[in-house]
Amino acid sequence: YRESSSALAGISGDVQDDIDAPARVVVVSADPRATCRFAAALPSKAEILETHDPAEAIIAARNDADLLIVDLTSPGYDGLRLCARIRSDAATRQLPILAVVRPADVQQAVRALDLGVNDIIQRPVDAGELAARSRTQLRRKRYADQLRSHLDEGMEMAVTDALTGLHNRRYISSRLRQAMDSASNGGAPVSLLLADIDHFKHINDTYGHDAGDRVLRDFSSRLQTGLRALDLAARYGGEEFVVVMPGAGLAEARIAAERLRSSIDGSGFDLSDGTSVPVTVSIGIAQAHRGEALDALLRRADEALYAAKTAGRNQVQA
Ligand code: GH3
Ligand code: MG
Ligand code: MG
Ligand code: MG
Repeated sequence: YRESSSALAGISGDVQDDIDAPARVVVVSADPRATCRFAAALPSKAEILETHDPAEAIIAARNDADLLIVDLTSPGYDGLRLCARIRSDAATRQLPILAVVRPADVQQAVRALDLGVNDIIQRPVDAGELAARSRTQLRRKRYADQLRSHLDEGMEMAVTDALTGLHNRRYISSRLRQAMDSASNGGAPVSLLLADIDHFKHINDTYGHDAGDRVLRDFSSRLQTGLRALDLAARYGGEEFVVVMPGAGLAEARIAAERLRSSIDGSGFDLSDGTSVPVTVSIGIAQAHRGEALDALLRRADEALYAAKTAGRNQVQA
């Protein structure tokens, strides 16, 4: 998608490589003198939590940690098991792990790496080496975090309509397909509203295109306000909107559609110069049949919308 790739294109320029940026580091060892020494080698701005308790380490790891240093040489807890749990937990899967291993114990090192530990360091730990390896992992984590947030932004843009902030057509189509599949497989019913603003061309022609855009935005807010939390609203085309109502039969869809219709008809839309524009909307509703194709359902909703238009607009038809 164009939006997401342009968001990605900005990454290389935006990544910050400030090795002294604040970081949260969890140090786990049964040997308090070891944790002290490890902590002393870390970047000065690091916020360090030292613990010998794997349960506490997991809580700290889940709480926005940037690096986990696990001492696999100290008895008293199972460090490899801790690493495995960190890797299997979705909340901490991305957390870099640096493991301290016994000297010349290749097997231990291999097992740690097999479990997804990112890097290892041998006892006796050299402060300079620990500092360097920690910096590398912290830099990697920072880069991954920034990449992820750019990706999230790109994804957000790819599923959102820029003018109204509602979902866009592609996104709502895939969500509708999911809801229809689930309904066909014996799950909850799903109904659909197709809403089209009446004589919108006339609004544009009379008040200008910017006023039209403003009406589209305010229409979207009124639409969103009247919906249940699980309903999904999208801008489907220019002045056409779709609402997917999972769990709703035709009767509930009719109530929601009538609520929307009257909230639009009930009071005018204010323009920046104080003018109030009267707006009405026509709505077609349909409930998905078991096994029905997406296009067939949309066609039925569109036929209902057409019936509402020809019967005089500002009304709901099924
Ligand atoms: P009907 O009651 O039959 O739906 O009449 P209508 O005028 O609403 O329908 P028509 O499809 O003839 O016109 C829709 C208009 O919506 C035409 C188009 O220029 C305008 N439009 C589409 N997208 C936008 C937009 O993003 N902003 C603005 N301001 N206008 C838009
Ligand atoms: Mg039209
Ligand atoms: Mg219209
Ligand atoms: Mg239209």
